[in-house]
Amino acid sequence: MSIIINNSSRTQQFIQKELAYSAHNYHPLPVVLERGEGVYLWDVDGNRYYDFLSGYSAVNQGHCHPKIVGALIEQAQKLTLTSRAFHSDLLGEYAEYITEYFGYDKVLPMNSGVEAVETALKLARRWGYDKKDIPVDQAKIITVEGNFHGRTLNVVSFSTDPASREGFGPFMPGYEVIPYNDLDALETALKDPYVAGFLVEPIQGEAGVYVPDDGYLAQAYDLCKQAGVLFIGDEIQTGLARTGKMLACDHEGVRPDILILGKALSGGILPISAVLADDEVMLCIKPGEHGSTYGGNPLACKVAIAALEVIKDENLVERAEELGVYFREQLHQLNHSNIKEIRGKGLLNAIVIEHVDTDAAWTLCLALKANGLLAKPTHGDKIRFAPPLVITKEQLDDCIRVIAKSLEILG
Ligand code: IF1
Repeated sequence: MSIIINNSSRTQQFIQKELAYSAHNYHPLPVVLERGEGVYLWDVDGNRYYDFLSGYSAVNQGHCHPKIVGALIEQAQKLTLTSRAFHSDLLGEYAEYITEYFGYDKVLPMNSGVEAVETALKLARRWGYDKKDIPVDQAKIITVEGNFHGRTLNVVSFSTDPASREGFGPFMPGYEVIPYNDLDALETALKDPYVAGFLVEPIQGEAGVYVPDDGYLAQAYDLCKQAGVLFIGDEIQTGLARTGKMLACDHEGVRPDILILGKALSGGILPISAVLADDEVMLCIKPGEHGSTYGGNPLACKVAIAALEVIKDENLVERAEELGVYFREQLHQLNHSNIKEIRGKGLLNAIVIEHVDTDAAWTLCLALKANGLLAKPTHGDKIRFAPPLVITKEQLDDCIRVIAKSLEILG
């Protein structure tokens, strides 16, 4: 384990250029990356790091996976975009593949995660009017505190994070926010006959990998069924093997009425998202009522099929489950006074830092970086640990040594 010092003038030049010309809507760690392969990233000075963020779980399959890159290159030389004004030879193949993979009647392809969330919300509202006879413009969607579903004006309308919302009003009506992990609150909210859907992350990412109580999802689903309300699962971050099941909802045997996928659906190669539902819901949207220029383009179809194949070919579900249990065990064994809490499922984990100053998590991330591991703090005192699922046990052991050594900085 060697100490990396990369405040080189080259690094600083890249950072300065970004600051000069790119909007200041992020506060990244001071590292400038130029290459990735599997679990590793390299900076512009040639230092190698373990990636413990995985592009917020977009890179479950590992950086630049050769099979996915191969699919990209091959298709890029043939046909990339037709628009949905015409058919392509790949949309049907992809739609068949992904609907069979997850067991739904239909897919609606989009690009970014938040677009798929918007799609799911539109779909739920439309279903509410068409199938539940909710009076015009009265449909309601229930969401939960601490949610993160993206950053459009509609989606931040029901965010409870001031940084996401403040100064962006006026907001979209039609949402009710209830506490997360609170079935009584859900039962009460579901009494309103105009509720069309309940939108939820099976594990909250932004809230610092907040895992609800066992049984919450299953009972929430049952309550939705009893009330005739669609259960909308946002598995953009938790899905695709990350938590040790193909979908995090699988931990409780829940099959969302509307399933939202993104991120790792491309293995980090293109923005590809999808909404899955059965015909009774999906066919409520008719030609001309929703879409996107790039949604379902042939390049995305090929890349998504390859990305989904890799998850099965490389047993990423089983790997995430086994290595996740092992990783949390090893963290517990460090028995470090500065780790207040360890939480997560599969390889979606976070530690909560016992801290005196509010910068403790940031300071620790800088130490991790210096020791060759990249992770990002969230909410001041939490650090997410989510490596690509292709990580080996030996690599994970190495990472645990890096974490143990880095914790020393907190005293
Ligand atoms: C950023 C968090 C993660 C998501 C869920 C929809 C989206 C996301 C459950 C939107 C996106 C990302 C985006 C990233 C930070 C981030 C994040 F910390 F903010 F919460 F992953 F944990 N639903 N999550 O997690 O997907 O439109 O971005 O493709 O920089 O904003 P998108």
